[in-house]
Amino acid sequence: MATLQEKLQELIPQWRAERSKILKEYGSKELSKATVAMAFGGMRGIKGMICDTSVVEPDKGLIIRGNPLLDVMDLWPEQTFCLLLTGTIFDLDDSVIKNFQTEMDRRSQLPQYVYDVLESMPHDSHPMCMLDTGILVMEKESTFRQAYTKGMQKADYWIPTLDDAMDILAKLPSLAAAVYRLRYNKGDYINWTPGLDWGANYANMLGLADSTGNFAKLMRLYLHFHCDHEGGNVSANTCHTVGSALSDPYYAVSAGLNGLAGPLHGLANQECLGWVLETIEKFGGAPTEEQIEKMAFETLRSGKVIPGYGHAVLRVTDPRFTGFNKFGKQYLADDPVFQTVDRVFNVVPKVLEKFSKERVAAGKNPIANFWPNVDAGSGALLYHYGLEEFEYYTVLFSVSRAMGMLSQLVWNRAVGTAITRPKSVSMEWITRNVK
Ligand code: NMX
Ligand code: MLT
Repeated sequence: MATLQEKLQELIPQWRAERSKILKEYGSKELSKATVAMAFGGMRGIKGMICDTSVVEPDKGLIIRGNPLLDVMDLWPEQTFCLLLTGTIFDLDDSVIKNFQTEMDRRSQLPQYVYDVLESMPHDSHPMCMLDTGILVMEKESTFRQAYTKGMQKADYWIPTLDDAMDILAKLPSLAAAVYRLRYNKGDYINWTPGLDWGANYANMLGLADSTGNFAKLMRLYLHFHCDHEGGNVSANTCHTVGSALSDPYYAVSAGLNGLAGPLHGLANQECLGWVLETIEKFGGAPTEEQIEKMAFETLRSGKVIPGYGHAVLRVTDPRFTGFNKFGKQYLADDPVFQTVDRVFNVVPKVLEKFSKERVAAGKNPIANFWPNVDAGSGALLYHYGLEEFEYYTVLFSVSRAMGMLSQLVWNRAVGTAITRPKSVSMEWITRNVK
């Protein structure tokens, strides 16, 4: 019976050797240029960090360890996490996956103090604030911090990091489900069911009726699709930066998720469904394409963004949107909210293109990408299965994205990435020094 730790034990010497070879061969070569506009523009396009778990190609989208997302659409989240970490797709009956599931069963119980803290928070706290607080308050469980305090070799840092990662992942579905049931007065908490997979367990603990099992299927897909998006996005980058100070994974993941809670990042999924439902309400039913166009222009002209559209890296329809759309067409083709999302997809890219031309004519930046991202369609699917509290949606995103953040953390500790410290300059420095 092999474990994830044993698999990593085999791989890490190879990663370290590769890192040394790359540094020897390419260490002094230029990776990227940085212009002043890039520095003001969120460092977009500056290549300044390494991430092996996944890459995002502008014209292809998410590629997990060499596998384009839609080619591996059917993976369960357990397989996703092991793939992110090791680069191998293990079958569901492989001992690595079985062991991982046993570990999830063993570690899934939340300490009582987490419930106590959640219950003492203001009842109108945002679910993301509750989730992040729940993770942070468990920091005292960190085996990384304990091992570091006792004294440990740098080469071993990844081992307690992996242990903390397993613990956080095992507890996240219970924590996230507890947030849902408490925040929305759904009654008693539902316990983790040993032997049930990670995604179905989370679906079950939310407590929504699922007689067909299709909600559990959606949850597995949802958790798989949101797992990672290379290293530079706000949440991954924040988690990496905090982790690079050797803050333990509880601190790092909680920090990363605080970034995911921003409306330009993961919170866009709650905003998207809100926008779609507002459009339906405004026009008294599923809107026509003309009505959607009118609403989209109104949104843009009032200075707001259209949530779920545009992306910092992607320049095509996000394959995650395509995959969710496929699921919708298979299981809920007649749902009016899903149909509206599909109609929005026919209209909004053309509206953004027109609006971008108006912006340029007015001397502003063009909109770089008119196409839907991951958040544009997922909410309609959740809504169909009765998960109607859309302020909660970013929590689902978080449970999944923790897999990417944690696997990046393990990888960085394994290869010994240094503490993050880019150089900043002042505006005055630019005027004096940039030629
Ligand atoms: N609606 C209106 N304006 C937009 C949109 C949009 N959907 N997308 C980009 N723009 C604007 C953007 O605000 C910026 O304006 P300004 O120069 O006045 O600040 C201009 O177009 C140029 O931005 P881009 O270079 O196209 O995009 P950038 O890389 O800066 O930002 C996003 C990427 C994703 C933040 C941006 O497209 C956006 O705000 N989209 C809506 C929010 C969203 O869906 N976020 C979720 C992203 C995925 N995720 O889950 O993390
Ligand atoms: C995403 O999942 O789309 C992101 O994390 C945002 C990004 O990649 O910039």
